[in-house]
Amino acid sequence: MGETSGPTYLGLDLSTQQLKAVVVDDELKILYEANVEFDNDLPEFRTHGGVNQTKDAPGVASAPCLMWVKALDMLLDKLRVCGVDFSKVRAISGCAQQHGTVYWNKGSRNQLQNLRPDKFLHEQLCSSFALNNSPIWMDSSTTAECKIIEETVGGPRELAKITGSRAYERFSGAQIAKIWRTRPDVYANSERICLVSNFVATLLIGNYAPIDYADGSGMNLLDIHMKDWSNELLMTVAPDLRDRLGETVPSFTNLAPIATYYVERFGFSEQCRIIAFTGDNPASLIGMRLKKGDLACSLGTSDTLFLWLDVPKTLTDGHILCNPIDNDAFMGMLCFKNGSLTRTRIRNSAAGASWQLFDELLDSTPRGNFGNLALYFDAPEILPPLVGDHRYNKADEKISRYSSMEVEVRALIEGQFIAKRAYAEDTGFVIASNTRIIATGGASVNKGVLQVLSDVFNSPVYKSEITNSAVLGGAYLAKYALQYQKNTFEEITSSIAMPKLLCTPYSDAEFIYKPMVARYRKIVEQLLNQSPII
Ligand code: XUL
Repeated sequence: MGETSGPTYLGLDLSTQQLKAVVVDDELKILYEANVEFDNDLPEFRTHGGVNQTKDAPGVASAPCLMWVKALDMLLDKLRVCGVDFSKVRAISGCAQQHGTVYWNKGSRNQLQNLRPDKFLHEQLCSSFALNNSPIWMDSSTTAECKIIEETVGGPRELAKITGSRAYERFSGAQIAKIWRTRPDVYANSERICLVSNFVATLLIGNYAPIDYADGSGMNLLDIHMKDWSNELLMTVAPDLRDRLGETVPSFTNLAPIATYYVERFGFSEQCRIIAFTGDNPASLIGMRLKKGDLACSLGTSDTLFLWLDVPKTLTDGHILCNPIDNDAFMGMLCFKNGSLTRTRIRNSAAGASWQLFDELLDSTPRGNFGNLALYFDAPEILPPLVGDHRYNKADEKISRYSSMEVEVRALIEGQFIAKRAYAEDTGFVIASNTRIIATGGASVNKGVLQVLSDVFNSPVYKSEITNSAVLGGAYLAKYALQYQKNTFEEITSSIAMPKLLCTPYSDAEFIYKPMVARYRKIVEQLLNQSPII
């Protein structure tokens, strides 16, 4: 925490449970951090984990948008108490949970343009929303709408070709379609529909801010190649939707100066610029400083891969999004549900609940595990849609258990990373001589696990110490947007320490794992033919 005499940048992240802020200096070093936790700091909205869910409405999940509005004033106050000098903030950007939608009442643009600094935002915007509770990404109540959206364009694969993803319940297109079908009054009263990300930018500029390409890719409405709304999909979802969504822009768009409200109330400079906001996942890609050819592997409760893609292939599971810092590139996002919980289960059964013993067992088996290959899914998996344990021996025969604990441990870790490589390749990711793998998340402290990751991908693995990559990505985006015409993203972020190189692959790694990836694909195909979970 500290002082600087130079310019600063503010990053915000409106996530499910909290609104976070980070202030960085011109070298992108963190000076201040603060957050407003919705449940604790705004108990009057009675959310649980920032969300409203009831038993009577299964699958429905929403959050009060006025709570988010109130959180912004509170957060800026907290930062002021921390000692932040807002007059030094040169630009603000940030991100938000993806997919959620905010419905602005008719006449709200006018209210936004005339915010009075002597009153709180929530007092002035209390009647600005056509829908008080915004559907958020945890909502899964739109299966019927998804089906219609996919059928309009000829099926899930066709939809994925256009928008980067097949239809997902949480994606904004299906959510808007549901509002139009079930609450036509709300839809008719909405003069603008925002994502959560451009909703925050809207509050900051005091006018409707555009949706950026990267977060727009989480709607099933944006043609990610043309970077414009698909008219066919707009028409399927609801009438006159283009006007309600507004235009789309690159994520690094310098939108407008900050609204007078913040200049007079908090002492921001009139020159402080608001940059487009984006989704939390694209912002994480920025915060982890992924560059051309890189792959980030987050090892948490679920495992997620973030991939930098130049030429994406069509996927029916997983997501392709526009890249937030390069308009010619894309990013892949692949989520594997069975991450740490499955690793912990096998650790408990094979290594007496000790990570140290787990590591020793992993180290005591050779790469390739004597030809044994297995898939373990405690919860129904997304990639591939299978459940249960599936163990194979060298002869590709299915067996019920392995004879030793070390074989079981290696089979788990190799199987998890072989799956990641297979699906990464399916997105169009090409493993090249300069591929870097950036590992993050809980299990990335485990060196033995990272060595297997390095061997399976035949690439060096680096460890990122960054834990709050989304909000930091927002701050980096603020600086990048002001300088991208003169400097590359790498140059702009060069003052930050590089992730540490932890493992390099053994020379025989490709010889061992390339055929295992092919074997894995065959096994999955067979299993899916037998018992898919759809
Ligand atoms: C991504 C998704 C979540 C939210 C969480 O598709 O639904 O990661 O963005 O904030």
